[in-house]
Amino acid sequence: MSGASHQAPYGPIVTVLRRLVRARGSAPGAWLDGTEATDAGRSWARAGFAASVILVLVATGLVTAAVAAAGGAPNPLTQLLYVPILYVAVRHGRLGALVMAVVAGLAVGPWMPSSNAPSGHQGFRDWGLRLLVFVLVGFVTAWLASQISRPFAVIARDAWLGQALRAAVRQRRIRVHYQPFIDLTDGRVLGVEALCRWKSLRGRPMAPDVFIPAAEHTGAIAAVSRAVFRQSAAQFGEWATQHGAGLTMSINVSAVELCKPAFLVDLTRLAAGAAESGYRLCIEVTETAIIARTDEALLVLSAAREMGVLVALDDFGTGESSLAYLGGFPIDIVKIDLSFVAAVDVDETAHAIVSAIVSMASSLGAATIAEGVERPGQLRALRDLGCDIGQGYYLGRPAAAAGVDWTRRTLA
Ligand code: G
Ligand code: MN
Repeated sequence: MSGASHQAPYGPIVTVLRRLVRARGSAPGAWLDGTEATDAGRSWARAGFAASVILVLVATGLVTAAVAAAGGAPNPLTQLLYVPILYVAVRHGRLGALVMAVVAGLAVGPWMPSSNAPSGHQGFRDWGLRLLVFVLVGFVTAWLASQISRPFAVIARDAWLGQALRAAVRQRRIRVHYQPFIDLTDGRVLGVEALCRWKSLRGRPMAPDVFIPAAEHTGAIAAVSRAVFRQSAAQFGEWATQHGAGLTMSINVSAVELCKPAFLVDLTRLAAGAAESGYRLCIEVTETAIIARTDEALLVLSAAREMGVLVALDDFGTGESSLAYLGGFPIDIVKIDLSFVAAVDVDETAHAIVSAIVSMASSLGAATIAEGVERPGQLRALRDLGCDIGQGYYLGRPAAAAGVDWTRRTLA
């Protein structure tokens, strides 16, 4: 039996799925918009759903091929029942798989026509066997799904995002937005942080907190980071001549990239560019990146300091390390995670945590940047606590290069 005849029944389903997916947007791959920043949660599930449907279709094709290879004559209608079984097994585990397999088994009762039974109808034995196979396939799939730490749907979605990101880098669709950080003593713009932005083909912004992890998991992060570094360096060259020397350009370094030799090469080049144009370079790393590979991280961060590059600890407070431990690393700036800053003016605990971070950072000789300042109340509390620098929507949203406000802020 030729492979093509087994594939045939899935052709129409794939077509219908494509239509369904397209119905949500005109461009192919538009369902990826599901990761849109404004409605991340719901759309995330949508993208995950589409990804798992595709995954299930692939798995079903494999099962059909296996049946054919074992000499069976797959009845297209019966084989179709693997779609819901595998799907439910992946999404809902063993119990779901069992229920679905039994329902599917009952649906293909002994009255189901069969091409290899002389009477044209399958016997009870065939039917019982099929029921058993349904249950087994469901169980095995559920087990496989549970063995993988990240859900299948997320893995499939990330693989897709990774490919789309590489294409976006090639087509120069990765953009950099810049968010200023402000001296909390006098309101001056000290510099900007370069933030990676990616719009789908339809022009909708994708959420960085979804696509950056996807890029890290798939290795696309190397190309994405390089694109961001190149653009920011060119932009800062221009700004340095316009606004004079002394500005700081802060770039985010992925934990995945930090300890790679290629990053050290990039860093050297960036540091040379900064020295030549007269601006300060700052790399933002997370505590997780440092702890994951302590020895190498220490080498890279020390090299950065040698080159006159500042080191900022990004999203501080979200990891499991203490500043006392991190004090052994050359850290110039501690960025207080916005989850603490969010309630610094209204919640005693948040206030106490920020206070502790500020005093520990200063005893280690590091400056503090508060992330996610959105209200004047937070600004007042942070200044009272002695936090040095502020960043957030209230002080300036991330914007394309032309939209950055360089004027001194008035701090009430
Ligand atoms: O991990 P890192 O701190 O580098 O990420 C910064 C992210 O936080 C950016 O994507 C930026 O858009 C976002 N951001 C910047 N300012 C604010 C703010 O005031 N509030 C919130 N909720 N997010 C912000
Ligand atoms: Mn950052």
